[in-house]
Amino acid sequence: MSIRISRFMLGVLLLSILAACGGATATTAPGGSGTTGGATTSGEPIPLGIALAQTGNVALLGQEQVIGAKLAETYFNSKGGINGRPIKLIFQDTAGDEAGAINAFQTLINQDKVVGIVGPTLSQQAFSADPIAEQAKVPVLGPSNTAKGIPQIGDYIARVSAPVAVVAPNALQAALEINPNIKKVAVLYAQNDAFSKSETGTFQNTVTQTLKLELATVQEFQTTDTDFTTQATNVINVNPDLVIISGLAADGGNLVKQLRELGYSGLIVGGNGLNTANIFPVCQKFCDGIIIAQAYSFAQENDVNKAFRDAYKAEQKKEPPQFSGQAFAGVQVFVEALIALDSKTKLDTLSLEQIREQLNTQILAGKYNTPLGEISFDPEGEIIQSKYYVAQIKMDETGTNGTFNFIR
Ligand code: 1QQ
Repeated sequence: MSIRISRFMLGVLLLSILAACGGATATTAPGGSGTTGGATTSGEPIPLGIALAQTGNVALLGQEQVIGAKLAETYFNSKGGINGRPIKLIFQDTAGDEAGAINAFQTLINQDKVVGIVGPTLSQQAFSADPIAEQAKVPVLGPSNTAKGIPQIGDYIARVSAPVAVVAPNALQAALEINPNIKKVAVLYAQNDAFSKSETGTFQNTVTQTLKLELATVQEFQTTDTDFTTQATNVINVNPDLVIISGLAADGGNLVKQLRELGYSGLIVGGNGLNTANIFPVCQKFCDGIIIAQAYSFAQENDVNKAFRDAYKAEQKKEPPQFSGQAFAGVQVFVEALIALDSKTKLDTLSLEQIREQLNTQILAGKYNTPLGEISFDPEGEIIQSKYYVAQIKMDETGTNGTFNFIR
C-alpha cells in the first residue's frame, strides 16, 4: 500500500512539473490513474491514443468526442481499469485536415507508444492517416468515420461508427412520416469531403431507387464555403418539398441559415456532419426542424449507458449526443479487449508489438455492451449494431438553445 501511494504521488509530482514547464504536448484527462471512485488501480498506466479534432472548424464535431472519451477513461478506471492497471488516454489534436491526422497518428504510434488509437474525426482524415497505423500494425477504432470503405483500409482498421449507408436512410423515412406528400427533392453536398460524398450517394440512391421520388437538383459546395447564395437559389428555383444536406457543421449550418433566409420553408434533412448542438450558434433559430439520423440514443437502456448518461449530464447539463456516445464506446471496446487479452496473457509479459497485434485480434473477437447497445465486428472490422434512431432539432424562442428530439 505504501508503495502504491508513493508511486501515485510521484506521478502527480511529475505531472505538475511537466505542466509547470509547459513541456507536455499530450494531455491526459483528470482521473487517468490512481484512485478514481470505486476501485483502485495501480501499476504502469496503459496508454491509449486519442486522435481527434480539438481545434479548427472540425472541432465543432471533435469537442463532443473528447468529452465522451474522457468520461470513458474516468468510468473504466473507477471500475478497476485493465485488471487493476489504469488506462491512460493520450490526446493528440488532429485539427481538421489530413496532415494534422497523419501527424497525430505518427506521434501516438512512435513517440507515445500507444497500444491503439481511437480516431480520427473525419473519414476524409481516416483515408490518409489509417494506412499509417495499418503499416505499423496498430489497431484503430474509428469513432465517427462513416464513409463507405473505412474498415477495408486494412486489417487493423475497424469502426464503432455505423456507416452512412445504413444510418442515413432512416432520416428520409422520418421525413416522409412528417410529410407523406414529398415528391420533389433537392440535394446538396460538400464535394471536397469523403464522408459527404459517400453520404450523398446513399441519400440520392434512397431518393431515386428506394423511395422513387424526383431528384430535382444536385448542388455542390466546399466545406470551406461561407456564401451559399448560388446553391440555395438553384434549390429554391426547383421548388422542392425536401432538401437534403451532406456537409460538415459550419458549412452545413450556414447553408441551412441561407436557405431559410432566401425563403425555403419545407423540410430539411441534415447528414451526420450537422449532428451536433454546436451548429446552434451557426444557424440559430433556422436550425429548428432539421431532421438527422442517429446511431445513438441517450434513452438506450443498459447499465453502461445509464452511467455514461448520468456522468455526461452532471458535467454538461444536457443529454449526451451521438459523437460523445460513440467516442465512449470506442474507448470501452479497447478497455474490454485489453482486459480479455490480459486475462489470457499478462500484458507485462508481452512486447508492445505483441500487445498491438493480439489486441487487434481480440477487438474483432469480442462482443461489447456499450452506450450504443450491444455491438461486435465483422471480420473486416465493420461494426455490427442493431438500433438506429432519428432526431429533429427544436430551437427555443430566442434561437440560442435547442434540443435533439427523438422522433423515431
Ligand atoms: C465522417 C463523418 C463526420 C460527420 C464525422 C464527424 O461521419 O467523416 O465520416
